[in-house]
Amino acid sequence: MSYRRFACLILCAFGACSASKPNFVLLFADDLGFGDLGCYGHPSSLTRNLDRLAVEGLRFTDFYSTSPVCSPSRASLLTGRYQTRSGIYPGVLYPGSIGGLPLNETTIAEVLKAQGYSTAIVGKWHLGYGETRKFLPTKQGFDHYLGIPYSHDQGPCHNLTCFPPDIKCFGFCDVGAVTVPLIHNENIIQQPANFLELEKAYSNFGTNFIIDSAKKKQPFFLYYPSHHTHYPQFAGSGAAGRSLRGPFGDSLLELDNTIGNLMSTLEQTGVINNTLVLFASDNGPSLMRESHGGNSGLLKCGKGTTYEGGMREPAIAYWQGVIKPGVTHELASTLDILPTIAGLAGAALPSVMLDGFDMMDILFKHGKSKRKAMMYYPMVAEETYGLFAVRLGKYKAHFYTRGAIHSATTPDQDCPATAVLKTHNPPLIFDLEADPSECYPLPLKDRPDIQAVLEQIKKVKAEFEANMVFGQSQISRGTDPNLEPCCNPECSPKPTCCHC
Ligand code: CSN
Ligand code: MG
Repeated sequence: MSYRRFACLILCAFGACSASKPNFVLLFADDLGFGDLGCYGHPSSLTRNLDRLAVEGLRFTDFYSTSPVCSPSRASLLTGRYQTRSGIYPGVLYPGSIGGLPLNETTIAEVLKAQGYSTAIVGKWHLGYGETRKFLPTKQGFDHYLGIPYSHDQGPCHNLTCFPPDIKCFGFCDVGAVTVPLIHNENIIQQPANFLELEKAYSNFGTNFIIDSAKKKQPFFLYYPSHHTHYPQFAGSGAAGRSLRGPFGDSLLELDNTIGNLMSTLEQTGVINNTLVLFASDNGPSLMRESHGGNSGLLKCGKGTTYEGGMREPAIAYWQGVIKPGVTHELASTLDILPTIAGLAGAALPSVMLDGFDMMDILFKHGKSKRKAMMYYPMVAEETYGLFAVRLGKYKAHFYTRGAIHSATTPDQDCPATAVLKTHNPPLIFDLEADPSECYPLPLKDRPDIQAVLEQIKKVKAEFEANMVFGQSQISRGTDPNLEPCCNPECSPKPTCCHC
């Protein structure tokens, strides 16, 4: 049965059969850990709207991003392919990066444009800017863009957010770069961006896009990659000082408030029953920021590492009247979002090597995942080493481990950068269902059952890597300070004159 037909049957079964294509709202948090939401056990986070989506929708316990840092994770989300194929490795893109997500990669937005969708992105892009702004989202299938094209700490953010009397903003970031620009479509409309008004602008942009699309009766795709909860946290008057958790909690509350606004707009415009809402996060918490960094809950380490805390993320799927409430322990990934959305929209899959599987059985039947394995590439992915770890079913084997600067400050000595690259031969193997915290490696001696599991994992790894063709590294193309976004392109001296 085709995806489209299957989706239609499911919709009909729930009394929502219609010829119109479903809308998609994709919510993506930044550096938000597995333990940061109320519905994932955090005692003091205020995430009323996300908690409601989790209770009334499907909450995932075993959902993965493809990288413990941002740009590679986002490349995979939008293309359904591991970042090594598209070249978004090693590490992340910078304001002056020469490279970006190659334009011949097909994004979810492009898949949907071909089906007549209206498409918009509001928030953090982080897949390139480049010469003549050729890597902006408007070149990758998005009709509309409002946002900052990279991380908001990739500029001298102390000037932007930490001016008195706003004591809710914290940070000391990349002081040598241009101040952080706010971009509308392809133009800089504010530099530096005003963080105290930013979220309100984002919320209005997102809700207006929904209202306009609903009025036109045009199916739509809204991608909201939030800057929250990345360091340095900021929050406008609706959230600053209003959480129980300090600046991190305020930032998370502001994200949650925007999600609440988007959900109310879906209801008010009458499209709520025809809209799939998905939520996830790009990578684990930045533990180096201490209480400003987020929390991976019971998972080991965080951002920058291939332990569970680096890549296992909170995730929720919500579709009123269509997805039955519940919790799933099935294996799923950001890679699976493109095939799922394509199927529901009746679109053909891009004719390239994809790494995702459609999640329809999980979403609509509380059924089994088509995904059997998850591959873990490190923050600094390199062809020489390849995969650091592989999860097959409930077992995970680490072939290499390495701590990361982003995971400093916890008592676990495996997490910080002082934990140097270690080769594990034989690999460290864990049962993630019995031991989700990766505390107790399984013994291989006198255990033919575990030895057999390991052999199976090695086979899956070898087959996967035999089919992995590393694309030209876009990040290794380097940076050019002249490419940093500047609202006054001819001014001098840069970067300080880039101020409008
Ligand atoms: S990330 O955070 O963009 O959310 O991954 O803001 O890995 O060198 C990561 N890094 C700046 C960052 C630098 C970031 C890096
Ligand atoms: Mg991030």
